[in-house]
Amino acid sequence: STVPENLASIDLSSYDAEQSRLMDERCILVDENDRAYGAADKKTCHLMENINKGLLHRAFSAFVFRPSDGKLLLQRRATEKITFPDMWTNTCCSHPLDDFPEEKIEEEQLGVRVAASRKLEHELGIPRTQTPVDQFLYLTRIHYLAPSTGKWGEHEVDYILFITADVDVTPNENEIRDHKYVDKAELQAMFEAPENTFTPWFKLIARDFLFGWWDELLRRKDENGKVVAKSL
Ligand code: DMA
Ligand code: MN
Repeated sequence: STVPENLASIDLSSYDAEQSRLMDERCILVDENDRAYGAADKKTCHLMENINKGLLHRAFSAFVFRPSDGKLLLQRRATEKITFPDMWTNTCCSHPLDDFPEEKIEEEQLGVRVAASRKLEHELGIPRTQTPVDQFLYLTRIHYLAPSTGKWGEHEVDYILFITADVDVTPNENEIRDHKYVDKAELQAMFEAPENTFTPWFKLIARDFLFGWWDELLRRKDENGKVVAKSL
């Protein structure tokens, strides 16, 4: 693949300054088989006009579960977010970046694991030592496209990662406006409450995979009765 010509751009001056700055991060461009062939900034990658030309990038969706009771940590995206603001979603999503060589390593999905640990710290203030890279369980990757509001959207190959970890959360309020732990019934009740909105990828993952994998996770317990995604 090659980068499409005449990609669209947009003026970000009406958006939050910090979120605008983060639009300069460089995402990894991939083809439909997740073969990396280049890089483009986050702004370019998330404009529907470019997505409609086939632009596709690599991403991850991380799900943090509490070992003591197997509850899932959710976040609600900040109002400042340029894409999908104010929506409830899984613990943390983002992109492995072309800016960091270690986030481009494909063996054992190392690059996305490193990116997940980095962004759990950036968005939720979780110390990286609490989410060791080798503790993420890689489940699958999904290719999906979803428009957001305005000119924005997502088109990604998204790696789904689970981790069970006791974490200390110190929210970055420019990234998240709320967070909470839920069990399966509590999440189901949230989905059914009309006042809640959810990101499209979280709804998709919940519909197709999450509850089955969560059941499997709850069956995996160590000798102390704690839920473990990945044993050492
Ligand atoms: C992008 O998430 C990744 C997925 C899987 C949708 P995001 O918008 O939360 O990433 P970032 O905050 O880094 O822009
Ligand atoms: Mn993206």
